[in-house]
Amino acid sequence: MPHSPTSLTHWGVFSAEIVDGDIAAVNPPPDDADPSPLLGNMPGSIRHRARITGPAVRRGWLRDGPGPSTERGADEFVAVSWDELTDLLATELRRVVDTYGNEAIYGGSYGWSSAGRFHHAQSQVHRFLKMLGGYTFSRHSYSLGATGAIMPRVVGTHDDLFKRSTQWDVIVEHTGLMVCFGGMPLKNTGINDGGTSAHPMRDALRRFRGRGGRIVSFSPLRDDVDGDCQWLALRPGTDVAVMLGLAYVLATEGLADREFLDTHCTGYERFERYLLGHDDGVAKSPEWAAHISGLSADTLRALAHRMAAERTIVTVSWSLQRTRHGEQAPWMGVTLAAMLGQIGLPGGGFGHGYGSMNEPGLAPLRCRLPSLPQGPNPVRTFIPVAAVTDMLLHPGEPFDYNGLRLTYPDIKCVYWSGGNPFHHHQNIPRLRRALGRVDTIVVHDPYWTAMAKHADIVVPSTTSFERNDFSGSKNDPLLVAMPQLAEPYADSRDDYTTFSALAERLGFGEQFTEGRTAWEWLVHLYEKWAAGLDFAVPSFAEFWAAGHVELPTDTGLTLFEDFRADPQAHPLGTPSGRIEIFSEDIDSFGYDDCAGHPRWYEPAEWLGGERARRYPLHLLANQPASRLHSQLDGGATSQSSKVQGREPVRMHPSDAAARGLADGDVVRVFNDRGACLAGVVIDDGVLPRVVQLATGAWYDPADPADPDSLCLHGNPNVLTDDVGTSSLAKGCTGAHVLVEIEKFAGPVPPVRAHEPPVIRTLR
Ligand SMILES: Nc1nc2c(c(=O)[nH]1)N[C@H]1C(S)=C(S)[C@@H](COP(=O)(O)OP(=O)(O)OC[C@H]3O[C@@H](n4cnc5c(=O)[nH]c(N)nc54)[C@H](O)[C@@H]3O)O[C@H]1N2
Ligand SMILES: Nc1nc2c(c(=O)[nH]1)N[C@H]1C(S)=C(S)[C@@H](COP(=O)(O)OP(=O)(O)OC[C@H]3O[C@@H](n4cnc5c(=O)[nH]c(N)nc54)[C@H](O)[C@@H]3O)O[C@H]1N2
Ligand SMILES: [Mo]
Repeated sequence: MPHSPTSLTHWGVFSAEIVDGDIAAVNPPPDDADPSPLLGNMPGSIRHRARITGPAVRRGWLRDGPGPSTERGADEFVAVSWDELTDLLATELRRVVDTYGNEAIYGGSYGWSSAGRFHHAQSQVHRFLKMLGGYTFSRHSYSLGATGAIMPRVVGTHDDLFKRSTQWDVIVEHTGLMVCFGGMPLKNTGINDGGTSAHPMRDALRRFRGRGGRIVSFSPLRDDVDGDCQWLALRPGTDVAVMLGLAYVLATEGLADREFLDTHCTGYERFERYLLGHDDGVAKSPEWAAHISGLSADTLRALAHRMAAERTIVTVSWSLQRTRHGEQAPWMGVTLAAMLGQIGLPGGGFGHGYGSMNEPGLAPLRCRLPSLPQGPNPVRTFIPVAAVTDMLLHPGEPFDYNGLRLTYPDIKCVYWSGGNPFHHHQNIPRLRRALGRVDTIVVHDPYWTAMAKHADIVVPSTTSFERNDFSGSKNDPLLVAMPQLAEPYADSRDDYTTFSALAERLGFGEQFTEGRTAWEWLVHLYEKWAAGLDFAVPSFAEFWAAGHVELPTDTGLTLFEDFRADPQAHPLGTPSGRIEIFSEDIDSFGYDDCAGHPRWYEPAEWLGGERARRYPLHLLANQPASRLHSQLDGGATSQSSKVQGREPVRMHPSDAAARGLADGDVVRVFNDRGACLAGVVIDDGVLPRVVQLATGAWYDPADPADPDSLCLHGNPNVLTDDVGTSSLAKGCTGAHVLVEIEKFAGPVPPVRAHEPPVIRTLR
């Protein structure tokens, strides 16, 4: 069997065996200590039946022309030639721009696509749309929507929290106690945006424990920390109350570091008034926190004492900010760490996202990576990324965002490449109605995802295995060559080729391509990058032959070390230059859902509220252990996790017994927004009244014509609420939703999510 040279995905370096134009087997490199199980999804992915074989246009769109339609997602497609597709697309983009202006194109196009610096789907589509005259864009991410708005105001940065986080080697050597809100699940650390060459966390935890380090895991799930830890199974959504309870002990027992708070922070006194109950008459005591979280007050008090006595790092997982009022958990996490006074000390302080991604704890590159220049966007209109449905449903309406008063544009054309809104967005029934309102939806994807099935113009992309590229990431020492492993499948094309032809037709071909082939771009991007470095790297030819180049990294980092040592010389990027426990700016916005200091807000979707009477189970819609989001859901690792073909829903034995459910049963998971099927896995490592259903099962409506249809496969986003974190960030809140579960009566229908739609060759 022919062996490919080494290549890269978001989940790691690999080499593949190629047979008949497809991946037959994948091997990790010998020096990856903990390769990702996601490699197992790759065999068979190039010729999978869900691949889009050629350009296609929705029948109703061809028949009636552009316009709102309720047929999207239920209609048939017509196969067209690349020439026809290019003509139709160019004519439609021209029409929209000439009639409504460039603002009427939504090109936010969120999504992870594939690793690769040149063929990066977002870079390609954004470069193209900018040269077309611009588009309405999006800010922030589904990953870190709340963090992206709040943390720059609190610690003056968002990126550096991860990129320059306290490194594993420092934690192993110095930390006594890791207090982890949201646990530290290894399952998530297989992944890094852009790729990763090594997975050191499992080994770091082994060394940490070997030195006597201890872990406290606040999580509704036992397996959010692998191996020995103190598991404190709190009610989901109550972490901020618990942090306040711990802070109360520090404040009232003389354990808070007043000097650090005076010299490095602002606004602690304002916050303390709230903490002690001087503002609202409610002391945020451990007893108060225990009542909300379901934990014991004594446990919290004892933990606070331990935290003050030891070198402690407080970590907050990203999941905690993907909920209503998600701004509060990272803000309160920093506040708690500031009260301990250990921010900037080796192995102490604050961390955000250990166990969320491979990046935190890894050494950052000392240089940037090569990247495709995109140029400026002439259109200034934007939305916070998770407001996409709101935007489509409420054109012309004003909304609050991060101190600004913005207006939703009137979108006529949605242009998507490299992401899957039917994976990432909340309340799919509402999303489907919103998608019905625009004139035209364009989707580039290698696969017939639900988003492609809802498109009017479907553009078949290659996968990263079918083209030459290179990739790397901010916290990884290797830039890795990604040589083409197979010929482009059927009539698919690289997004670059599609955009080049389209730009040519629209009159800016030369500007888009700069006269380069894809291969010439790789050489050019590498050489331009190499020329700007202050150290020498091999020539492009040498790099390509070797398969990678190793780049220098900064080792031994502790987050905010310089700031701690000298806050005058190294101020934070906040208005005060300090940690803002109270933010005058946020306070001045006057939001009723995000005050000037961190505080506890009761969420709508939690077990302590009114809604839990109707929907008594708290569903965690977390990241899947068996794939990256919806990618390669048809692959072996993902498929082997399914139960009767459905996504597994984990639940406590007592909740299963109360509903007469056994392991392996198919159930209906529902609330007033929607319903999906799932397969029961009984697990006493799940807190009672909590259930867990990962994202990423491809949306599979029983009746494609009905936006409210039951999803037969187990996509939790038919259930989640499409409401922003707060007026500050309007971030994604998909992590939590209340549901009820019942046994599914009757014969279990087949899953058709990975079947292509009907495609006619004649009109
Ligand atoms: N309920 C709930 N919802 C969530 C989350 C949650 O925790 N709970 N998590 C959120 C988070 S953190 C994220 S990041 C999002 C992820 O949401 P997405 O990033 O949208 O999900 P992916 O499945 O990675 O979608 C990537 C798509 O790009 C396609 N693709 C791959 N390579 C190429 C290429 O070269 N060209 C083109 N054109 N397409 C390509 C893939 O086939 C796939 O369809 O989901 C969010 N949604
Ligand atoms: N295998 C795999 N890894 C991935 C991804 C993937 O799709 N697959 N996606 C990647 C991406 S894009 C991102 S942004 C990151 C996301 O990283 P995270 O958002 O941190 O990941 P999640 O798995 O959603 O959540 C982590 C854990 O938080 C716990 N949790 C949920 N709610 C609460 C709560 O209210 N309180 C407490 N204490 N714990 C809670 C859940 O039990 C869950 O297992 O993951 C990355 N890693
Ligand atoms: Mo993410």
